[in-house]
Amino acid sequence: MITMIGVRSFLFFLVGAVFLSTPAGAVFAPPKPYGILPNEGQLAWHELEFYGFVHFSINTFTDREWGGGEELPSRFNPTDFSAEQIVRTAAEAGMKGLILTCKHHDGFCLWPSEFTEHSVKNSPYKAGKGDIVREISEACKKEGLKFGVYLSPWDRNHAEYARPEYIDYFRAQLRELLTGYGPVFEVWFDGANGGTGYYGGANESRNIDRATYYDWENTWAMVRELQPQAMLFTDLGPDVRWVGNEHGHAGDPCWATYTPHGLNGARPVPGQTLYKEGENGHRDGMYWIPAEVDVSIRPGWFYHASQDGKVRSPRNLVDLYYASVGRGASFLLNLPPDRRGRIHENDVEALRGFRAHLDATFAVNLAKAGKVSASNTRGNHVAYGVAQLFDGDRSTYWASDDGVCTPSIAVEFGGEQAFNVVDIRENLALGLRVDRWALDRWDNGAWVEFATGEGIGSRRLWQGDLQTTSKVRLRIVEAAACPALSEFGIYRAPDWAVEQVSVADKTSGKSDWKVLAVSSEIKGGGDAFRAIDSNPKTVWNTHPVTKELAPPQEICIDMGKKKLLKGFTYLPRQDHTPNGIVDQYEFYVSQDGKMWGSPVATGEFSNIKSNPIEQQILLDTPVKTRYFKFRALHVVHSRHITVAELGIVE
Ligand code: FUL
Repeated sequence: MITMIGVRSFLFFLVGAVFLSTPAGAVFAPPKPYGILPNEGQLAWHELEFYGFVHFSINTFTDREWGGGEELPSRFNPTDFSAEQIVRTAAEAGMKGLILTCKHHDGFCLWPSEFTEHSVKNSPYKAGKGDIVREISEACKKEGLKFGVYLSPWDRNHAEYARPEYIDYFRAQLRELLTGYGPVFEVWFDGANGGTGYYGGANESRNIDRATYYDWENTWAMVRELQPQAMLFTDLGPDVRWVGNEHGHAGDPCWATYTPHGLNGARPVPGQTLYKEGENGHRDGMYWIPAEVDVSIRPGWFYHASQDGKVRSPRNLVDLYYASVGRGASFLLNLPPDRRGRIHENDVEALRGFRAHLDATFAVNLAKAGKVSASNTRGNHVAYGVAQLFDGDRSTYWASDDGVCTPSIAVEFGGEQAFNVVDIRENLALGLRVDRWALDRWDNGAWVEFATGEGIGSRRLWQGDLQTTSKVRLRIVEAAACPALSEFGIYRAPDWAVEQVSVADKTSGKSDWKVLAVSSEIKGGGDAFRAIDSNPKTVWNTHPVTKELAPPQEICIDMGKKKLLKGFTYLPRQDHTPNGIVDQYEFYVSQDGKMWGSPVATGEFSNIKSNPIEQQILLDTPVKTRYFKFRALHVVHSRHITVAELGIVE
């Protein structure tokens, strides 16, 4: 599955061909590579570090996260689309590429595909003559960004989905994208697959055998043939793996090596791995499949005006950067264009703050100006000396002699210096060599440890309390082979202005609310009030074991007085546990709390398993009522249902 084509010759070129001689004439071979190594494409991909996702489709106009496939193409109608504005925003934020949702789960194509009518060609955009894929890919070229393609395997529009014919259709579309729009740096295959959909009017649930249906090997081979440099992304690689969450962080450590494991011991296939293992990867895993951290700048992946006030702050974005790039993964940040077809002003502002902070942080490498020494240098040769740590060249490195696995380097500032960020990089072409490291500062005549960590890899950023000292030491505590470090940096991140936290009394408006009835809950627990206690940490939990108490389950609320209800909200549990999270619901209102009639809303909470954020459902027509009922029809995992909080939209 994992192709290592060209690895050998490439590595020979990088490390094997150069033998360096000491001044005395002895020859010093470079260190032998350790363990599993990245291929040429992966080495280039590691340098990108930060790039963007663009989720744009009919969902932008229907206010949904997952379209059902039944939407008419006429709904796609950006009023002021600007590929330049989108791409420039990304470039100014420091992104090196953009991956566009050319087709999301609803099957709508942002390019005029020859193989379906469900595309921009039947939309009002440019009177059906537009091609969003072309515009974005060309704007990327102009701005010097790489262009990537997201093509959802799950297609809720296509009549043949789940049948063999669909695979031909999927590949034909992929071929269009890989042959018509220039070089592609990454192809993103989403793991979300199968279930209910429109499917050409059938309106049914279609499940697929994930192990065999997509025949990934042949699709990947097609990508290799058409765009050999493109990285293939799925939750298990083969080139780049999903980090296993949509919260914006890699595990600590996050090894680039990884052994995919299937669910319940099954053969691992995309969409069915043990997601949790993606966070850390595996030390000495079987393959080089580094992690990519995908996360949105807003709660949802698509634009929703209701989330204009919920854009991540610059500070939060910087935290995500440290938790992804700073752990050797890549940071794939989603910027959803709004209904105009532009990145909203709030998002642009947040990105500016984020970029300004990082630029200020990494402007001056304090270590470079210091006096740097090493406890050991390979062959005492200048080619492996500490100067290589500061030349900005990833292919040169400081290394120790074979067998010297715990060397250290020290930096003397020549006076007291304050810093709060340290940046370390391994030479990836020589493998993941370092297991553990520590940082010491010189304090009253002795070394004092202030940080430790596991793994270095592509890049390791330590960020913490301000350290003020005249000397710093990086100690390699454990390594599988003599370390080979490419770069080393010490920086001072600017302080953040203290954020003004509003202390205004945030009454939730639920003080008059009561639970009228519940269909079930843990016996004796009586905890249904937790669904309306305004505390996102407490959860109403129905009985997890007894079969009769599995979904459907319902909870009826008396709000104390009549309100004009525009919609309702459901907050799933926030403790990173999928058990009992509702993904299909019905919502009722009543004038007397007894007669409920038919539901005023029914549907799915899309993508709630991977992204368990508050769900907001708007009713077709606002209704005046004192009572409402939330009925859970289905959960993503386990048999019971859980509710962290229910609320209303007035
Ligand atoms: C998920 C999808 O279901 C979401 O809608 C989004 O596209 C995200 C990046 O991947 O699996």
